Amino acid sequence: MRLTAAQALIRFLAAQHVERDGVEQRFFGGCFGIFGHGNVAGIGEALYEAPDLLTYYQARNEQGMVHTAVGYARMKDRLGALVCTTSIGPGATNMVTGAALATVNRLPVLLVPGDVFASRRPDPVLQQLEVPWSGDVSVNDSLRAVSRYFDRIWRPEQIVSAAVQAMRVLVNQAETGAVTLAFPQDVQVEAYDFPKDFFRQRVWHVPRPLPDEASLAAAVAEIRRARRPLIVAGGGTIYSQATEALRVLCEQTGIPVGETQAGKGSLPYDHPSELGAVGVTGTLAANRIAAEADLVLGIGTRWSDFTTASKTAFRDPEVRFVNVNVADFDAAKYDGVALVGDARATLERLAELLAGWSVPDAYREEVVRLNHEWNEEVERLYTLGHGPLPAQSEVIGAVNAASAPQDVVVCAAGSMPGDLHKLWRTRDPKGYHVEYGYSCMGYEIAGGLGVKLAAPEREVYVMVGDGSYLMLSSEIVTAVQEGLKLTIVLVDNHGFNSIGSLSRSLGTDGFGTQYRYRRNGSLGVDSEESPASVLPIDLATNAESLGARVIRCKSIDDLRAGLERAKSEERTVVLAIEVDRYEGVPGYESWWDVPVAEVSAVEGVRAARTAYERKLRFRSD
Ligand SMILES: Cc1ncc(C[n+]2csc(CCOP(=O)(O)OP(=O)(O)O)c2C)c(N)n1
Ligand SMILES: [Mg+2]
Repeated sequence: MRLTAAQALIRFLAAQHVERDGVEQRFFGGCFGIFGHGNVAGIGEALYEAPDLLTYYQARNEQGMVHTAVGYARMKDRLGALVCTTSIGPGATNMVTGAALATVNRLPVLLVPGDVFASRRPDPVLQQLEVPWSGDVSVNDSLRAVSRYFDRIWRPEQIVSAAVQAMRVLVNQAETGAVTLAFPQDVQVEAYDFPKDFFRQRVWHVPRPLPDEASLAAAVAEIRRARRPLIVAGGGTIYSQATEALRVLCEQTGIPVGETQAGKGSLPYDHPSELGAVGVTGTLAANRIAAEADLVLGIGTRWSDFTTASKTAFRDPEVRFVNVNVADFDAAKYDGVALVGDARATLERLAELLAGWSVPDAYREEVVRLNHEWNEEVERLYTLGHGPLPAQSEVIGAVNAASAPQDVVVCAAGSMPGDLHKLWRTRDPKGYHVEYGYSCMGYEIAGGLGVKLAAPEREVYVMVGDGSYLMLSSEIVTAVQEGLKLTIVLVDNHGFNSIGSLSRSLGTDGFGTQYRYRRNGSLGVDSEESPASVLPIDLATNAESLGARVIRCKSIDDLRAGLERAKSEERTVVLAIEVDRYEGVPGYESWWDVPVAEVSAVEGVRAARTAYERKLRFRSD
C-alpha cells in the first residue's frame, strides 16, 4: 500500500489490539495532539484523511495531554493507551515531564513528537536546536532519558520495525512506560510501498507469568515461619486485577494489608484485613503493624521512600521480604525472595501453597481492632467543625460522602495526596487515582480527563490545590470541548500548604510558599501574617472563563449542597472552597527523609538539624 510514513503509522496503530484472560480490546483509544509545522502536514494529514482510524483530540498543553494519556492508561489497567503527537521543538520538549511521569509510574503512553528535517535541507528549521559538536542531535534526545523505548524514524520503511518494537514495550507489563517515536517532519510526508500485512489486525497477548517453583517454595517457607506478616499492596495489584485474589488470600491466611498510593483500593476500606495506607502518609494501624512485622510480602510495589518511610517503616531487625513483581528489577529490592510473575496468578498460587496455614488468632483480632480505631480517627478528621475556614480533612470527608463507590477521586501533588491516602474511604479498586510516583503538580485536571475518557460511566472527582491549578488547568477547556464531565474540587489555601508545613518543620518559616506581594524586599514568612500583602487571585473566576460551571462554597455545608447540585450538571463543574492552611492532618508514627542544612545562621534550622540527626539513627539500610 502506497502511503506516507505518517499515514502508515496511524493505520498500524489503529489495528493494534490486546488480549488478557480471553478479553480482547483495541489498544489505542485515540490520538491527542497539538499541531505545528513539525506534524501538521504529516501526522495531522493522516488523522484528517482517515478520521475513522484514530479519533483526534485537541489538547491545550503538551504536558497536559501526556498526563491525560497516563490517566487513561492507568484507568485501563495498562491494557489501553493514547497517542500524543506534537510539533518539533517546544511542543516536543513540553512532553518531557509527562513522559517521565508515565515511565516512573510504569504506564504506557506513545509519544510521537515531530523532529527536524532528516534531509537537513532547511537547517536550521524554525525551533531547531543546533550544537557545534554533533549534527544529529535534536531536542527530542531529551526524551531518551525518560522513555522506555526511543527511536527516530529516519526513513519511511523504518516504521515497520519501529512500530512493532514500540508495541512490544507498551504492552509488556514489566517494561512499559513512555515510548517515543521521534518523527522528522520531512519523513512523515514521504511515501513508500508498505506491505499490506503490516496493517493486519494484531492481537498482543498479555500473559500472566508465574514465578518458578523453587522461588515459590522459598517464599512459602518464609511466610509459614512468620508470626506477624504484612502484605504491602502496590499498583501492580490493581493493574493485574488481582484484588479478588488478594481478598481470598487475606481471608484464608489472615495476613493484613497496607496499601501504597498506587495500590490503594486493593481491599475496600472496611475489610477486616485492611490497614489502609502504609508509610510516610500511612495510617496508625498500618504503621504500627509495619513496625513489628517479621515478614513483608510486597505485591506490585517499587518500594518508594514514601512506602518505606525512608527505610524506617519496618523496624524488626530480623524482618524478611518477599516481592511479587512482574519486573525482576522491583522483585529484587530489599534483598527479598523474588517472585517474578503476575500478581494475580502468583497470589492464587500462594493461596494454594499456604492452604491450612494462618496467622495466630490474636494477630487477626489486633488488626480488626486497629482498623476500627483508625476508622474512628478518620471520622474525627472528617467532622472537625474547624473555623472560621474549614479544614482540608473535612473537604475530603464531604467529597467522600457525596461520591458513589464506583466514582474515582483524582489527585497528584500538594498536601492532599497524603491526606487522601490516609483518609479516603475507597470502595472500588479503581476508585482511587492519586499520581504519586512523580507527584506532578498539574496532573490533576489533565489526568482526570484521561480517567473520564477511559471510564465515562463513572463520576470523576478531581481534587486540586491552588498551586496545581495555577500550574496546569487549561485542560478544563478540553473537558468542555469533549463534553467529558469532571467534578473539580478546587481546594484553595493561597499557596503551598504542603511545602509550607515542610518548610516550617525544617526551620525556614514557610519562606516562599504563600502568594504575597513583595513588601520591603520580602515575599513574607508564615510567622508574620499580613493580610494586606495577599495577592488578589480569583481562581473560581478563572475556571468560569474557561467554560466550567463554577460553584463557590464558603463552608462545608455549602460544599455538600454544591456537590449534590454538581451531580445533575452535564458540564465540567468547579467547586471552589477555601481551607485553613494551618489545619493539617498529622503524621502517624512515620518519617520522611528530607535533609536539613548542616550549618545555618538560623536557630530554627539548627534545631531541625539536631532532630534530623536523631532520626537518621533509626534508619535501617
Ligand atoms: C511540577 C512540580 N513542581 C514542584 C513540585 C513541588 N511541590 C510539591 S507540592 C507543591 C505545592 C502544591 O501547592 P498546592 O497545589 O496549592 O497544594 P497545597 O500544598 O497547598 O495542598 C510543590 C511546589 C511538584 N510536586 N511538582
Ligand atoms: Mg495550596
